[in-house]
Amino acid sequence: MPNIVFYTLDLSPPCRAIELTVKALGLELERKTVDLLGGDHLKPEFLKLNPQHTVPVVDDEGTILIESHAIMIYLVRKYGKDDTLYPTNLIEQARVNAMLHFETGVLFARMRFITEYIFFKHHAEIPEDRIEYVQAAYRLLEDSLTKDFVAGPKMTIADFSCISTVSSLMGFIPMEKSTHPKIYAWVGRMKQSLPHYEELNGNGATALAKAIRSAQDANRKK
Ligand SMILES: N[C@@H](CCC(=O)N[C@@H](CS)C(=O)NCC(=O)O)C(=O)O
Repeated sequence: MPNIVFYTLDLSPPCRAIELTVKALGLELERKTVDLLGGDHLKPEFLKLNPQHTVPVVDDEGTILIESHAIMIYLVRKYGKDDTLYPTNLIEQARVNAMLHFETGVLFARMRFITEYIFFKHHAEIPEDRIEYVQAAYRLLEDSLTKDFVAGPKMTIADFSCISTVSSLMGFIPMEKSTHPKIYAWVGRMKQSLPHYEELNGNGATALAKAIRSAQDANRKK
């Protein structure tokens, strides 16, 4: 078993996407918690690992890797027994890549504005237009879900990436079930397919929503 050190925080969706990938690959990790709210990521020792001061970071026996999507691809390529989670077929891979970029550029970007706004800029209320941006992202995902999983008929790392952020967002920006049946069905399918779903992703998503609500309450009193 390789010695993989994982710099992580359970509140962080991209870290949970790594957890889902690692479990699917049957790997083990040595976890080191990076307390983002306490500023651990801005300390010189962490900046040496990742000048962009983000989690997740992986140290695979001396090779330092940053950025969840890059890390997931690396882990599947290096340790996967087959290519199901990240297909080598060009067309299938392009479909997975499209949804990985959708997660980064749309889902996560729209969530990150809100988490920064509440946690680091200390606002109490989420601006209405930012809520609408998230709801528009829900619509894009709903309309993209034409198969059982986000990039086609099989579960891939694109599902791990997207569910880590969508499940987090759903905890604080409600998603109407009647108008998003495909997303609810997909989330249900993911939970059913992944016996460790709650432990690896669901609990962290719930904790993030709770932390946002607590920060909003604290910011209201300021
Ligand atoms: N696209 C990156 C996003 C990483 C990211 O922004 N992580 C957040 C936590 S969810 C972070 O570390 N923020 C601290 C900062 O940006 O200073 C990935 O998928 O790894």
